[in-house]
Amino acid sequence: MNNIKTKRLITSALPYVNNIPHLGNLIQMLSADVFARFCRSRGYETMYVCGTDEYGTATETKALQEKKTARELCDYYYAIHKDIYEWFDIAFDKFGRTSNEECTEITQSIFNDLDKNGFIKEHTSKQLFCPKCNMFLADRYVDGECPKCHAPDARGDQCDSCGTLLDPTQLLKPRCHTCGSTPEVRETKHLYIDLPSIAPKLEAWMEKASVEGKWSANAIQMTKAWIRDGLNERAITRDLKWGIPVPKAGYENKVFYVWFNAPIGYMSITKQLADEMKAAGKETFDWKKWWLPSESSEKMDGEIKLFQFIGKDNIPFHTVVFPCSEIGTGKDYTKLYHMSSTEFLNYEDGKFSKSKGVGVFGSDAKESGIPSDAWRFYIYYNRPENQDYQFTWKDFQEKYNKELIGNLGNLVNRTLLFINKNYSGKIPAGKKDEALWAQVLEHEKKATEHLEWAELKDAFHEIFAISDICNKAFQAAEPWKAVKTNKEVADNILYNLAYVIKDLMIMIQPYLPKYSQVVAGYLGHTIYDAHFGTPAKEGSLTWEDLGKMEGLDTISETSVYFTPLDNKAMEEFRAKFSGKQNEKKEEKQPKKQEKKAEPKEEKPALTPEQQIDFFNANIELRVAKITDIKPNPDGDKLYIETMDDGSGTPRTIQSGLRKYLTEAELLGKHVVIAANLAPRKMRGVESYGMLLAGDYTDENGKECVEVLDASWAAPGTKVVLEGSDVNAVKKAEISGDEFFSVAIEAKDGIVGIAGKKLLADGKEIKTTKALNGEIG
Ligand code: B3M
Ligand code: ZN
Repeated sequence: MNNIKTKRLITSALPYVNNIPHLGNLIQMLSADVFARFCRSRGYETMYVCGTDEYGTATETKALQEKKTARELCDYYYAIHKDIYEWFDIAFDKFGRTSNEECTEITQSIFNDLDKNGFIKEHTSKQLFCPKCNMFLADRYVDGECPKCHAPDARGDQCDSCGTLLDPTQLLKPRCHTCGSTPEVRETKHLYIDLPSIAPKLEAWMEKASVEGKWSANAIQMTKAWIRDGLNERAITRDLKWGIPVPKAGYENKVFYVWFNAPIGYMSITKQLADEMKAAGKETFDWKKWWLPSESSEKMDGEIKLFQFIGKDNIPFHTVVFPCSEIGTGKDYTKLYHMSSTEFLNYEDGKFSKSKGVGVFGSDAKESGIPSDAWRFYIYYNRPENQDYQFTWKDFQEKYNKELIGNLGNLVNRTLLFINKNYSGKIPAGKKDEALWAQVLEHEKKATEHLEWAELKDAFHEIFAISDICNKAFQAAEPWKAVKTNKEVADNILYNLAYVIKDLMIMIQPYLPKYSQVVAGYLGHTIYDAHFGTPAKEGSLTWEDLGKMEGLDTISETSVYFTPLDNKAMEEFRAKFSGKQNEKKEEKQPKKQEKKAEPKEEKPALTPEQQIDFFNANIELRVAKITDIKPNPDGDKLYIETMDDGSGTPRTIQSGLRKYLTEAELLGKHVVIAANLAPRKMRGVESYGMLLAGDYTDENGKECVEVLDASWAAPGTKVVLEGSDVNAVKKAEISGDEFFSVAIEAKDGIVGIAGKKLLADGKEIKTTKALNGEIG
């Protein structure tokens, strides 16, 4: 049997608070949830903590945009997050937050220990300062080209394309994230954690821990690469207001870098739970028992194994930076045991994107009318363990109809209905089918082994293999005939299957908590489901009860839980969510600071040369004059513009500019349009093309849009790249994705592609306000 004395401390990456999480973000929490539920049922003392990651630049900027204080913004989004996770049935022991005193206290204490041990260094550094915004730019306030892979849109702290962690001054062609100006370099003081001095200890720990804890391959690879390339000192202070104060003279105007305190959040959320229990007059516990047992007032017998669930983009923070913070204190903090780092979940033919509103968000799932267990099923069945996975509605429908309903649901329904109908609900006595159980137990064993190592998808598939075997056994026994001709055969199969269903519900509970309880209820039982604040019902079934053939008697009236999804419903979902994508693109709502959490594009970006060639061959830009403009009555963001594009036939284009510009500001203007974009319907009106514009933030922090101007050029004038053929024939029609594969950009007010200028009648297209950044 398992060593029950082993404790399981479980964390899932703390989601940034300033957003609504999408399915891609939910994977880690859902994964940790299955694992935690399994551990509890298996008898391990378990603690699963998570919470919102609240400090940092992104929150500060977003608060500014939404005209709230950072605290108000966090309170607002914390409630949204909590609500969504509750809907998904994630049984945290505590879902806390990082912006509380527990986090401040522990972060400062870890910092003080590091400092005392000589692992904190002070350096005067050159930092990017935006003269226009009059402030030092924290790393995520800077965008630019990655010095390693040359992706054009790396952020100051990390390049999403190649994963390299960066210092903002390393960026090529840096831009202020807020206003787009080119920042200047100035001197400032910051504190650094001396990773190179901690490295030997880290390495020794990592060599052992990664083997003992069977880290996933991507985690080992990345960590080794980091250590091999040599660790650098990393700044742990920032020029921000919203963060944890640095307890050191001279740092009154700075706070800790969000990634320094975020993993410490795991500890502080555990403490938050203990503090809350104490405040409520409940029997509480010492948080150190989980995180620093050697200093705990309470002794915990048995080893604590820390399982962490994260996305692959967070690996180095969990295998290098955080363990170094722990090791550097000289104290015996609980360190990572098993790392379960997943790949990305992509959406349809693109990626989930918060900034573009692409994909299924927690709130959408909630409103879809599809039960939470169906969503959970789909995520676990396809959990991106070794490679990225593509969410498609079609795939959702197929897997759900075929496996959840056609396999597991079918076994449950047909067996229980049969007993109800033919045995008046009384499970017949029978003989154990040894051959069947040998197979069942073999798969149960494998599922358990997989679950011990958080191989959730493999374990899930084992469970479905069991129900598949049982469906075949039902089919082979033909109880509908046997019940009349050879009752013993019918009795036996139903007797055995009823017990297998009991086992299946125990095993499926971590994955499908609601469904398993409903079915267990038909059998007169409940499945073990306990966590802090929610004790298990007495007599509920645990992992220990697997394989036991006792305790079943009658079955109550059943009903169908999962109903099939038809093509029509799927088409509606698809249209709804991709409509959102298209409309968002038109709406011009840049929220680049949210890019961090987005999965990568699965298609490699075009090189600058390829972009120029692609543009010349495919994309047709033209000057057009806005001759009429009116709001779309069915959309609060869209204008319907009638344009003279030189062809003699008026052209209709819709754009999401109502929030930004008045009708009078647009009417009569000569603008630049993408003329051969495939038409698409938005809010009931067909749009033939797109009007090009750039975005910027004004002095008051307001998001603004500037439409490209070509007032000197007649309607119909082609807009081409310098040095290319004005009369070139372009592709008749291009898709939105094709259009967006080329980055049209403003650089210091000059609009072009990959450094080549766009011209209308030989004259440069210029911007006066959206000086730097994407044009689309
Ligand atoms: N909030 C990053 C992210 O959501 C970060 C994780 C913190 S885990 C300590 O991708
Ligand atoms: Zn600026």
